[in-house]
Amino acid sequence: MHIGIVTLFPEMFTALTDYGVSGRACRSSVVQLDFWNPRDFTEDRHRTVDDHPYGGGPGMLMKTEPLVAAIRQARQRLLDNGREKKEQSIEVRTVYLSPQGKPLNHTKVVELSRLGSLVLICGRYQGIDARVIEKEVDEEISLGDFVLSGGEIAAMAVVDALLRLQPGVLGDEDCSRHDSFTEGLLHCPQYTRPQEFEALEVPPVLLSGDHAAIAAWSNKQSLGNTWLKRPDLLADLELTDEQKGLLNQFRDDFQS
Ligand code: 9WO
Repeated sequence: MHIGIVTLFPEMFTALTDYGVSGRACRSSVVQLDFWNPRDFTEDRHRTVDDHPYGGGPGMLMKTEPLVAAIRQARQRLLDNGREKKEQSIEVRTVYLSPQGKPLNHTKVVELSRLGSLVLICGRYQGIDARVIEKEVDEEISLGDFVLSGGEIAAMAVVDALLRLQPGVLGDEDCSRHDSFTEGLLHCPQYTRPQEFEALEVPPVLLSGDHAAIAAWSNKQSLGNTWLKRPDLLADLELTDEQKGLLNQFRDDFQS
């Protein structure tokens, strides 16, 4: 994957590029990140990147011309790169991270992870001119109903989620297929040593070595957890007869 990131604060992305699984993916050829700073596209002596909103009021917006120049350069680099690799059709999706966007979920992460190239726009201040959204942005994405001081942390979250789905990023190729949400369900409870922690025991089935019993228990707990904590997710699923049976068992256990 090749991702262009438009940001006034590229240094923030060391949190993504220098640590852990995402750091390793960035050092390998699984993903290439390019940073485009609107400040580098200013033409005035003060390198101004903010501007006043029409209509007045407190606060500032991102200055339009340097922002748009950075976005277009980001997109051009991805197109040039795709042509170099003689890719047939190059789609560069441009995403703006904002609380006004459509809420992100696993399905959308899978969709984005399959794109070869992506431009992420990180807003600052009170945001960007509506016409820039209209002309330059394909979709607006939100991580949830809250406001940050800029789009960078949201963009890092998106890139991190995309990286995990690229082949070879997680040591065990199958790992991301077992994540929460791959089946539309929450994870089952997980346990490590010690076997007894502050008078709480690890569920005995997990010590039994009976793989079929462990799988049934895990599925039942996943279904039950989802029913308890995120019933909205269950409503979107077609459960198999086996899953319905396990969930009914969980409900019966829960009632007693
Ligand atoms: C700032 C502000 C200050 C005074 C009055 C109103 C205000 N609104 C904003 C604002 O919404 N700033 C945003 C900061 C502009 C776009 C980039 N920023 C951002 C992105 N904050 N939160 C996100 C975000 C992105 C994705 N998911 C959740 C939050």
